[in-house]
Amino acid sequence: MSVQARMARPEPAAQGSQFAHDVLAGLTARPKRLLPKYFYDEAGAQLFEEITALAEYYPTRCELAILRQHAAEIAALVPDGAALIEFGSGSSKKARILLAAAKQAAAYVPVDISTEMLAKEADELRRDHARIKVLPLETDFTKPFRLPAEIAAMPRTGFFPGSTIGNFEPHEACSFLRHAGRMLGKGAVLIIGVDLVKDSKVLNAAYDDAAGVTARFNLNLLARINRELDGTFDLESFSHEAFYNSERHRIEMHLASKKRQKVRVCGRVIDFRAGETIHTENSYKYTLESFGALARGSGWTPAAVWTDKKKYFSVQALVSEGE
Ligand code: AVI
Repeated sequence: MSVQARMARPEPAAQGSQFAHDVLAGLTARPKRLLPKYFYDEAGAQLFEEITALAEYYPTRCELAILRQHAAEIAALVPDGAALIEFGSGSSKKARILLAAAKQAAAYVPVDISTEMLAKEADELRRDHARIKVLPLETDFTKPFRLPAEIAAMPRTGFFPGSTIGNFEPHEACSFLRHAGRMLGKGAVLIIGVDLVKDSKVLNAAYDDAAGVTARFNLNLLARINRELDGTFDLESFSHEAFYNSERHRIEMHLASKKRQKVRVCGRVIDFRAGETIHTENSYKYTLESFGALARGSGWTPAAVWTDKKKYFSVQALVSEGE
């Protein structure tokens, strides 16, 4: 391949990676599936930002309103000299609301897999909150990890907004809550955003918006496989499907093959039947009772709940029972 051709079509770097392994395992499974954590490459993260601004996508707006309205009350749960640890910090927009109200916090540890976002946000936060030690941690927060040594002697408060917990299967949510409890310590508070069960029309519209942004977000997963794993997906021959499964209390997102076709990924041929889908995401919705039961079964005691007026979304404070 000439230098020019190589530049025009970057060498797929991710072959042999965890991404390649997970994609091939998912596309050869029955039913076919892909892990939602792979939505968030640069293009996917940008599309998710667009989703959060959509009229139909209520979670971000509701959660921001709850955090702003109850900032003082929520911040009062943060002990003096505490480190605030945010799981999946992204743009840290929500943490900024808490940090502005929790003047007693001594450190902020944003944990995320995106290095670029972490570095950029950390610089800005240091400028805006000179009193706080900002200690970004680049890691996959869904797996156990070590906290920075600088906060070893500080009390800890966890922050997990966005209802990302809803993208975990219930057993994964339980193990995440357990490892968060072990890491934060007995008596620590976790402030968590949890999306609530509601009218299925509202839910369906939030995940299948009129402008088609969520469809592009879903299809970007195939575009990412094309870019990074030498994939040959024709995006035009797959369609976005999202619906509320009321028996399992979850939104399901799928990509449906419009026809019988073959696709190559990392040199492997994957067959699709017409109408066959790849299950790309679940977004579980909880009632206050069902989330309380999950928390209690995972080593946490529910201590406070704040919701918006329509009770679409909740921010909850849980206290760790310790091991
Ligand atoms: C990140 N997560 C909480 C979003 C959700 O609502 O489940 C991801 C998303 N998928 C489609 N729209 C938004």
